[in-house]
Amino acid sequence: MSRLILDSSNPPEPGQVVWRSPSNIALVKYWGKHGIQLPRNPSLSLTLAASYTDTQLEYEMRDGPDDGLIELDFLFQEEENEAFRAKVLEFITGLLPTMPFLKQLKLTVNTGNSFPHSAGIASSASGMSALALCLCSLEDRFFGTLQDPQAFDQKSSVLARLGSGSACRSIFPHAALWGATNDVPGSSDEFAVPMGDQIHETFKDFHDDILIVSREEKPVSSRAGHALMEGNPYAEPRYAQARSRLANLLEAMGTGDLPVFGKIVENEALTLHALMMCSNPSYTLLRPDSLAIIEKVRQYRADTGHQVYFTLDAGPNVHLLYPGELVVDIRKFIDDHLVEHCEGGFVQQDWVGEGPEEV
Ligand code: 2P0
Repeated sequence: MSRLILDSSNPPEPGQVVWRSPSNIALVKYWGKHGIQLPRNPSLSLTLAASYTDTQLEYEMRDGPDDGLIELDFLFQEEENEAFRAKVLEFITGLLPTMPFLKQLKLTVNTGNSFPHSAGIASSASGMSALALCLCSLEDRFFGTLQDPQAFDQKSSVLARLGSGSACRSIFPHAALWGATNDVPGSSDEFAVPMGDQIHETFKDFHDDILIVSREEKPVSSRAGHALMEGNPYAEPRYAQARSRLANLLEAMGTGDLPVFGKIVENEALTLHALMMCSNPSYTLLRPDSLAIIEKVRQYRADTGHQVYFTLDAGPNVHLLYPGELVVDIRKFIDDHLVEHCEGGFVQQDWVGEGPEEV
């Protein structure tokens, strides 16, 4: 591809782009990576709706000669945030070989989440996908290189992945798959692909209520957790297991088989945490309240026959997955029996959504 460089004798007018991009919840988990943000196994996720990041990217042409530096102002919830700025700077620096025009601009990123900061809800998927979409909009506005919507989404997913692996799945409505697998033509380790057309309608009216067991920052980051998989004696069998579970889950999601869906999804969540517990060094992100919730969900399902299942991210919070028709019953179950396990009684109500939108 020709290098994307702006003509400084004919600079673009200052402008801005704004994207709103959601979080996602993995059903088959990505845990273990290699090379430049490439996954050890394919993963499948539901795209969420209520947990999102809004990112505004303002730009204007820089004055003066190319000094190789990126000029970046960064605001999180209207305030400067040096830690987040450093992350974004590292991300954009990595893109310069293919998007050199980014250092010709003065960039101002103004970003904020729909959920409270330090609520224990990861913002890397929504945050990095929103930023990736803004950068692709910029490229297309200047160079017209991403006119094809599929090309736009694919490049956005590649960039999001470079920012944070799981972020590449947030680009698509309803559901997405990341990682090359023979089960899905066109799948790739470099970007996620949309899966909304491959899943039963049940999963498009699906809820994910996130029970916030702890708002504390995790003692071990996901980046460190992925790295520990390299020495984990169960790593290879785990990657094989993820592949076979993915095939089974895709079949269950195609037909709308909730019991099979739930069995795979719950075991995936516990496998993720088991891998953490048997890493060297070992660590534990689950809290006693996480386990109490899991036990209560199992009992509630046995008592009522309601199709409600749990999953977990890389943290102590428990996600409750269930079809829309159960919303009244499950919200009552949460209020009566589960809220007592949540820090400050906080529950983030979410559901499967339509993917990112340019605002
Ligand atoms: C996932 N998680 O599939 C898995 C399961 C958490 C639990 O990917 O290092 O923030 O930025 O690529 O994507 C969280 O890790 O890690 C994650 P990086 P990421 O969603």
